[in-house]
Amino acid sequence: MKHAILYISILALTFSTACKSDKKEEAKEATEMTTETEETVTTPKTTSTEEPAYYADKKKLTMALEPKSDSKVSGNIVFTQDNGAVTMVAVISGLSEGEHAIHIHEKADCSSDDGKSTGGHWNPTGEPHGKWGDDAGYHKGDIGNLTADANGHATITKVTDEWCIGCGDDTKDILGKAIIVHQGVDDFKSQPSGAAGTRVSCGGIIQ
Ligand SMILES: [Cu+2]
Repeated sequence: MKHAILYISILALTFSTACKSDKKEEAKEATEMTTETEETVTTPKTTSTEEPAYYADKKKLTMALEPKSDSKVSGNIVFTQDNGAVTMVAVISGLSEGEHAIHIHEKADCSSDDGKSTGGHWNPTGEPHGKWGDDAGYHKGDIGNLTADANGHATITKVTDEWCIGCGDDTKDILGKAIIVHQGVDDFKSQPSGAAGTRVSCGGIIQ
């Protein structure tokens, strides 16, 4: 009888060991599977961060601003595109001292005396008007304000990868739009255009 109990005990021990070793195998397989899954997930990430084709296109566009609404505000703007980023450098004169709003408006049509032929703000993504980069939203044309010195001179530089020059992406392409300088200050709150007042200078973004 004693022998029988011992035998059963050994048998039970053997089974339990075998069982444990099976579990280890299962765990190992599970780990291997997890590793494979992780690899599969990371692969499409690499594909989606590929640069758009236009990133290789270097571009340069120079445009002039003409006085509007009986102002004397004129200027020159140079846009350059390099490695997917657009740099805007604007040099403006004839302003009253202080802050003035500058925006991109919808159409490169400066034919009217008040500059209103350019339409409203360029807002291809349908967001509220605001300060550039604001989480609450902003127009792609919401450049902001510039500051004129006592001589009426102002310069502003902006670099962004949210614009392009002629890439054909409607949410980014500034070609065919207009630059408008306002007499007033953009408050970044009033809808739809920041309550910046009269349009004192206008230029089409065209080649
Ligand atoms: Cu405006």
